[in-house]
Amino acid sequence: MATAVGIRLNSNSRLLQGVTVPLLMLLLGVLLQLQAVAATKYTVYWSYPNYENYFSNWNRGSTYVVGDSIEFLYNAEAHNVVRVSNQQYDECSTNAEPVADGATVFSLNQPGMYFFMCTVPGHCEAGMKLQLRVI
Ligand SMILES: [Cu+2]
Repeated sequence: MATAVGIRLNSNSRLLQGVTVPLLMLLLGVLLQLQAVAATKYTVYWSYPNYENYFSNWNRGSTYVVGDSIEFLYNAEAHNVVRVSNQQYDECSTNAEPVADGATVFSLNQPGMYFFMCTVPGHCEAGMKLQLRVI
């Protein structure tokens, strides 16, 4: 495909020059789409929220795709993060071992729902929880 474009660019034919611009536009469109599906690393500043829906609102409008990752940045002396089940997320209760290294990355390597919470007492209830859908 790239070779065909090169030939057309080098041609002096008016007809082919007329074809070149739409072709370049098409190529540009393809490249932009490729960029859109490339893996993205999202960063969430994980802290005690000002209001209960803070992290739901943070998440609004984001589309996560398989291959993306999410990094939680936080004060490890005050918070932690752990991936939990839907029920644990709803109940803000888990016996899963949280990570508290201050910069925790989760790979979103499968489609489906992902649920995260901070296990410090009261934090999840205050809204320190995040759910996201990976397609
Ligand atoms: Cu916390």
